[in-house]
Amino acid sequence: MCGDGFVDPDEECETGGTGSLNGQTCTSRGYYQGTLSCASNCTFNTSGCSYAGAVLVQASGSFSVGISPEDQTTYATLFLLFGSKSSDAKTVLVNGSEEDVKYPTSTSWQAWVFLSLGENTFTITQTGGRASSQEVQVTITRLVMADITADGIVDDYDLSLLATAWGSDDPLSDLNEDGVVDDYDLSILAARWSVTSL
Ligand SMILES: [Ca+2]
Ligand SMILES: [Ca+2]
Repeated sequence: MCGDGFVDPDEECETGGTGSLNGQTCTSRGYYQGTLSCASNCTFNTSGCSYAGAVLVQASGSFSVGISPEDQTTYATLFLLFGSKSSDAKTVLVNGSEEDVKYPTSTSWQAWVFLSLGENTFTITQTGGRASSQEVQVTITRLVMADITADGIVDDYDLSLLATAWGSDDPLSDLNEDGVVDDYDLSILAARWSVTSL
């Protein structure tokens, strides 16, 4: 029963008691950010969820590809692509494959992809439905770890950028991704000294 405080199998969430979102968030529902809530009929209310803040590439209508702004240039090998789709679109393909694509909702999709060093271009296609086939391309650059300047080698230029970013949360200088640029990041850079992708 909706409102009894327990998330039953036919409910997405609960309004009763202290309420429950059943462990879900806007992100897990396929959006970039926002605050998920539970409607009075115990289904999710995603009106507070959005793609605002993401780097969003839009084909047309409701089909879009998003990446988080700090991830356009990254050290990560594994990377999350996400976006919206038409509710009647049958499949979303990443580089021609649906293998790693998941659909948190009927209007969203997500896919974890691997990045090679350098530029990675992904072609995302929405097929089926009234919109027929739509295509969007995104490019994400993976850098050699600690190559903050993106010139292919870890050297004193990178050290000077890290020094400039000291104490900040600059994503490219925060090598261990703990939210602050400090001596941990410096030690990672030192250990990577002279490493090159050239
Ligand atoms: Ca460099
Ligand atoms: Ca850090």
